[in-house]
Amino acid sequence: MTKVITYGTFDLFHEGHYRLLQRAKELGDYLIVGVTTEAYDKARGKLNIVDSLMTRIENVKKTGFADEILIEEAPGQKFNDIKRLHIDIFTVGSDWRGQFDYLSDYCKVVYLERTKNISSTMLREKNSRIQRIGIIGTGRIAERFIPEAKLVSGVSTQGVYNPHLESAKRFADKWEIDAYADVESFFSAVDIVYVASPHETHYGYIKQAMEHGKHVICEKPMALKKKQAEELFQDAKEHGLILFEGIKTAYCPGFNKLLGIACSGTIGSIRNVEACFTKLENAESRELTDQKYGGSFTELGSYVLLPILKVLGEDFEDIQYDTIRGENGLDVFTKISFRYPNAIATATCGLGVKSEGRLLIAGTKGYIVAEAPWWKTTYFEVHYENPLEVEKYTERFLGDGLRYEISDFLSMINGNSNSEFKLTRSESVIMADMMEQFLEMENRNI
Ligand code: C2G
Repeated sequence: MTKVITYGTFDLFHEGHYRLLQRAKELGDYLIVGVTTEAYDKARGKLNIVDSLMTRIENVKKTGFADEILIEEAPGQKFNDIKRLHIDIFTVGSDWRGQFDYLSDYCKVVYLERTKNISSTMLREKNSRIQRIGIIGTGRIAERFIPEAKLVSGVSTQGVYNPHLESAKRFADKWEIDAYADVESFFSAVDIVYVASPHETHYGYIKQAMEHGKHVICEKPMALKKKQAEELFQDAKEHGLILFEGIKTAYCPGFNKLLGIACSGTIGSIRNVEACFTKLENAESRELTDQKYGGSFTELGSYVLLPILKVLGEDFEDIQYDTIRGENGLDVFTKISFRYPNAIATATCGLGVKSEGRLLIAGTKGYIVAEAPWWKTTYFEVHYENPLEVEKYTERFLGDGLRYEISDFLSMINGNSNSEFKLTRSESVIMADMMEQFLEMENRNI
């Protein structure tokens, strides 16, 4: 008798799960299905699980493919189950390809092809809660988005659009999703859109996506002009759609914990914020060669402006920009100084100058400091006059951190506005305005 085992969360049970179990059963005579506990999913960083363990087990049971169901509670359990239950074949979807090869010392490992399109099926009707994401753009950030989206229950990456079919295909083949070079068929195949194309194309794609009735999550900077940002938010309102700027720091749990402490009076009234983010880029990179839209401020400005606007608000009295340019004239190091009625702040970003990269928030009773990479906050300290009095805080930041913003975007789509405060529309508009002022000052004709 050939014994097969597979594992999964099986949340919002859909066609992909059904087909996986069906083919797993066909691999042998006896199928064991491991269903993950909430605690284990939490530990491995999955977000947004909707169904209870009982419901998920019930849904697996209903397929009739499982001869036995067990509960997966901890890392390392797969190895033990395989030994203990004398398993011949371990199988899982191809979205995990390569990641369970270590089990091949103990049994055969089979990756079954992931179901690309979970919409073309009857199960889709029952699961309208699953949002099919379409990605616009095939660059580095789009690559990082897919594994993160996989860890948010309730979304499924469906396809990618690039006007150059070859690029779309290359990307789609790698991630086992559909490729589109025709924008109309792309929009009709997806429910929500992630815009990860070059900065200057964001406005046009967001506009188009919303005209097609799609909610949009867009990479930062969402817009490079104040009017465009305002218009896009107005369009979203009129169409009843969510438009969401993806500045991942704004949604990361550690950063929100830090803001909570900064704004709770623990360090008194805040008088100074300094935020610095530098990243040395290759001179040939798009960031350092794109004469119109490249440079340190368009690239990293959103991160360093964020804590200042969050902590000190939008009513600054004055802003000064100061910048150092590289040989080709693009800004490689930029400092923005803010003057508020009772506070000052500086945002510093660099692509050609390396600095310490910290976030410092100083108040009348103490200060908070988070070292680089504070934009993926995992640790920060609160200091007071007495240097021995230091409070230390830690928080998890898993993977590339995009899962947090995807999860908040999804809950906003589902009508929960609890995370809207993390990055408000008017904060996004101010950032677009500052990008515009900066590019104007640099005499770039955008
Ligand atoms: N799956 C699929 N096609 C989809 C979605 C999922 O074939 N469109 C497969 C997955 O590859 C997995 C199974 O369905 O084999 C269950 O998927 P999930 O519930 O998302 O569980 P997952 O997080 O993949 O857990 O220990 C758990 C395992 O590592 C897999």
